[in-house]
Amino acid sequence: MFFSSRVAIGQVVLANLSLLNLVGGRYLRESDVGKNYSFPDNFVFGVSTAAFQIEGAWNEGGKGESIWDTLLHENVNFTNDRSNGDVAADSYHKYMEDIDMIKNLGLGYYRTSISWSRILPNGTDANINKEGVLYYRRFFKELLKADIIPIITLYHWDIPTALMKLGGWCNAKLVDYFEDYARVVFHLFGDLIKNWITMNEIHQHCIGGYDSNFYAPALSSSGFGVYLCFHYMLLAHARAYRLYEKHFRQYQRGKVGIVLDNNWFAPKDPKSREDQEAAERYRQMHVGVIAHPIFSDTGDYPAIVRSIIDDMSRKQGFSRSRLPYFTKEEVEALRGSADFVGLNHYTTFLASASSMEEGWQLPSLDHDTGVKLEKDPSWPKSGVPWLTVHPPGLREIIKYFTKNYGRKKPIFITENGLADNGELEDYDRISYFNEYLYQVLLAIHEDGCNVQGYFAWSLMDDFEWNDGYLVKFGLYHVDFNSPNRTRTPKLSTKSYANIARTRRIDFNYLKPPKNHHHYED
Ligand code: PNW
Repeated sequence: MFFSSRVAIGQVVLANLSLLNLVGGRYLRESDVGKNYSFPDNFVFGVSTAAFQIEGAWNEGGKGESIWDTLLHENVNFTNDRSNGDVAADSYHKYMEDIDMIKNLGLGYYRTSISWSRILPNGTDANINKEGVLYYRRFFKELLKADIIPIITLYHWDIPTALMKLGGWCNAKLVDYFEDYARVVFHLFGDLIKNWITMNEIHQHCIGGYDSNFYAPALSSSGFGVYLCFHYMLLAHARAYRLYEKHFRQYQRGKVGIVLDNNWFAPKDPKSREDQEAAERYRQMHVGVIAHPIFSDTGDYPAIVRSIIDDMSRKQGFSRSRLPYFTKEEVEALRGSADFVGLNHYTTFLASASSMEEGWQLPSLDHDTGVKLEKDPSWPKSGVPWLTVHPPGLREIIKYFTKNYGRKKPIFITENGLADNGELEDYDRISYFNEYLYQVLLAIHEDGCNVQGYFAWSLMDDFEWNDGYLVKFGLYHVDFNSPNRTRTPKLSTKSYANIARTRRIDFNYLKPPKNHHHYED
């Protein structure tokens, strides 16, 4: 079964000669063509979503408000299309359709999240919302009935507004309140759910919501709040993990992991020593800062992160570092606090050193890092500026993670996908999945990395945070103008289903017609 299955590396199928004549993907090295690697038997395929991005029903069934509800109601211009998540894809009412869609893809795994304020409307366990609990129990039971294993995230960016009023993740007390939430959830759903994810993308959430202001809670506490957010979210994660370990694991027999956002950062000039150092500094300040405390042998923040922020704080006249310190006990609680790691990966950036850029705040995570990020103009573009297509980056981040943190903990790619214009004949998405999944095959078969699963983002078009409904990541189209929120399969559903079914990538399955225009053409 998922996550508990043993490691199986090296199911190499010998070159199938007929394939040699066929053109491979654009990023295949010539020597790879015809290798016809397959995904190992224990490798799982799934799709991902998150509660706030699809559920809607923001004030139904006793749900309390989350920061995204509050922020979007108070600032109607926050999103590019002046939209909010009040209805979203209406999955709260239409979850049976969602389950059918996953079934039609032939997938056995679904990653989604629980809305904290649907279970605890005020954030604390003094008031448990029975209707919310019954809703998720019904939904999880239906998934299991359909032979779909749910992987459930406790926190995908929607903190209850009541707790935000106390400072959200800047408040150390939130570690206790998250533990209480986790206790309620493990207790009430642990018979049905065996695979838990504590946090989705601490790094991205804290940058967008605390260092900057493009995500809720839009604090713009650059260089300060962002590090408190990292720190207390990390500690809250460890608390939930240790709680499960101590009180639930023995009889519930589940696994608890965490999802990190890990794009790839390559040196702008691969030959330049300075650019190589800049790329590595960026990785440590943005990947290592979250991964090292949990997955390294030694624990704690990476030494380079500690010294960069301590030194910069001192230079700026602070008598204490803007990055808080863990106690010895906290280092130990965090060290090893995950049974698996989920990597969300979308794109690659080019890194070079810079001490200041236009738009950087002082102090800020950007300024502390001292690295400028750019895109290679030759990489295909997408429906969002930050996402350009460079499949080898996925293999690089898997290798990097393995090199730094070992291969003991299985890696799952918990999000990967392309934003486009929303067309039903989504050949660019088909090719994105083919190319990125091929890099996963190379990481498994040629690098010996312990990757055990892949989840496409996303099952359907959804509320894409500050981009509202304008940005389309779905395998299924959702008609947000219709009260029914009608779902329609895009062509990529066929090709992704084919990969999951055959456990191979066939680059000739559903090739684009001659007149196909790529996104940027
Ligand atoms: C992820 N970046 O966020 C989130 O987990 C999802 O909720 C979201 O919908 C999805 O990606 C697609 O946007 C990210 O700028 C947002 O590199 C931005 C970045 C990475 C991850």
